[in-house]
Amino acid sequence: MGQNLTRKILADHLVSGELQPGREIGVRVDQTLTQDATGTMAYLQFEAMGIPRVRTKLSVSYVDHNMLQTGFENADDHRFLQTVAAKYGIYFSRPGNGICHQVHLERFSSPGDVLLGSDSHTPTSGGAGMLAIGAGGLDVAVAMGGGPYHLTTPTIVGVHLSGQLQPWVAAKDIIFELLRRLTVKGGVGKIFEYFGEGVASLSVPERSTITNMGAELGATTSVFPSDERTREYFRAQKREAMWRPIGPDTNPEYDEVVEIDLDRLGPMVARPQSPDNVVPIEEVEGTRLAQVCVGSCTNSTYHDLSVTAAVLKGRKVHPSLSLTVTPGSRQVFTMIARTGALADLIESGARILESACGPCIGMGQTPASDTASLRTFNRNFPGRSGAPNDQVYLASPEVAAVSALAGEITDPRKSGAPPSLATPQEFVIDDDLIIPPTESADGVDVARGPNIKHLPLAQPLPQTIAAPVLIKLGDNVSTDHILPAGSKILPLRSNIPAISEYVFHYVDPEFAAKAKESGASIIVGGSNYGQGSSREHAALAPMYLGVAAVLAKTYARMHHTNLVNFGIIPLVFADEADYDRVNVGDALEIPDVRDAVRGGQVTVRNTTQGHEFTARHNLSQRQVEVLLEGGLLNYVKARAN
Ligand code: MIC
Ligand code: SF4
Repeated sequence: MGQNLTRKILADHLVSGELQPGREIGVRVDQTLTQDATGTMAYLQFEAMGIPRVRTKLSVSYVDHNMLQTGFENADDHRFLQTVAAKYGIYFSRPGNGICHQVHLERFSSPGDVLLGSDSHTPTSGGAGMLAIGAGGLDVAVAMGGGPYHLTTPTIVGVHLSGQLQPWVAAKDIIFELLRRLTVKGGVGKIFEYFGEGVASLSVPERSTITNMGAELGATTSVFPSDERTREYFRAQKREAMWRPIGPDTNPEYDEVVEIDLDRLGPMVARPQSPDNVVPIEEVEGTRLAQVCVGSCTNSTYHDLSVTAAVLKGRKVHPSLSLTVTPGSRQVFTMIARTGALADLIESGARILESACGPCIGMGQTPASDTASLRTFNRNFPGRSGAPNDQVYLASPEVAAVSALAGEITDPRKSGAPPSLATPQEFVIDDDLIIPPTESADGVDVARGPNIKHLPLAQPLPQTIAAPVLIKLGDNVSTDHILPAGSKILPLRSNIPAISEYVFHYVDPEFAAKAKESGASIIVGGSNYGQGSSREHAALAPMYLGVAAVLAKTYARMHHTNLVNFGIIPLVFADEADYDRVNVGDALEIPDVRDAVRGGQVTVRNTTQGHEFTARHNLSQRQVEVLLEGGLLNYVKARAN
């Protein structure tokens, strides 16, 4: 049997370890990306490493998350990022240029290369044949310094696409189908590689919707081959010279295969409050809506906005709801302005937002109390929209557009034939908002406004951990639960003392105060603990509050690594029944943890309840060393000296 594409790229970039599922490998990173909400920390960490210029082929710093300037904080961060980029040899995509993933796909994606980004939706560029992986900011900082990225060798799932999408059925429905079948933890430890005759029917932007939302499966990443459709896209982006064909051998071998017959898919919707709560649209048809939002890195391409505009053309948004439209990039924005689609949207009553994450991350447009919002985004975790009891449904732009006219969730197949839209032969190319790196760092001063605070460092693992359990959580707790986003909290991303006050804000508002009072503390989680975003703040802020260990059933990939990177030991219940025996307030003791951790398991004494149990960890030898030395930054610095 032949090799699959993922193994080819991994083998080509392997610097340590063996490609055996479950084993740790190190891979060389060609490109990095950061966005502002995770980027400030990543660059503070890069600065702390003392390396004069980035050592990647290409590194880009985007500003797209913290775009509302209701105080000086976000603007301070933007200036810091721009000057840091100039100093260290990084491209800087200015605010207004678009969402990092959309712009990266358009202007920088490179088939067969490895991209590491400090954002969980970095896999978007997998739509153009890249192996694009999301990670915490510190991992990205290490990669910018020329270090490898360490990950557990994933199992490779081949997703075999046959047939062709039916009218009104969208790329979004393909990833919904996978989420419906596999759930938000079904992809942990896996890479999804798309193959088969159905692939050619999908354009690169459609493929990128699928690889983007593969993040919601918990997958390491998702990838499509780079074929003639990819070449078409690169040509239209006037980057054909950057294109190269790369794909699996004929008859490729996969660890698992999933079959999807595109002919059989219908429009689907993810109900509140999880992206895997997927149902056929028939089950939610008629749900009254107070808001519809089109945008986010999942669905804000030229195609997505043109479909929306074509459906709305000459008609008005339903009076009971508010429709927002966010172009994913300045390229998309310019294109819809030139074709007239923008005028159709404005005339329909849509509220046009700037090219940014916006409502997807709760930066404005929080829905009204007790109302439902339908969004083309990728996540509907509780509270993410900014309202504590929000009712956010996820769907394709096609469903969003017809529903915006009807005022309720509506099956687009009842609207006659879908608009027929041509794939652009040429996109508008204007990279003037991307500032290339300066030739030298001479004379560049990094602008540090008062919002940029010092980076707290982790401590080496103590000999004994003795601490109370401060919180006990269920399954699939996301980083939005651990450290929420939203317009109030996001501006504090460069200020760990301030943002740490919001740890578990909507779960237990007293958490931060209790943690500070008890000195050291322990978190107990269920399975897939820490799913969702890459934000290392969900480890960094708990570390700052004194959290010494997390005990959970299983972890999401990025959060697991982030905990290690910041010196918090991620333990796993050896016997899941012990989860039920631990309560909030119990005093736990983990004796001789420094020695025990080398052996792969520790003993946990519950001194409140008078029993003890075993906990394991899934750490590589390297990660054990990282913990013993007090986090990745200390570890890297020690070796650089
Ligand atoms: C998200 O979609 O949750 C974010 C905001 O883009 C995060 C990054 C962050 O928290 O800054 C992500 O997906 O990694
Ligand atoms: Fe931005 Fe939303 Fe995409 Fe995250 S998921 S990068 S917040 S648009």
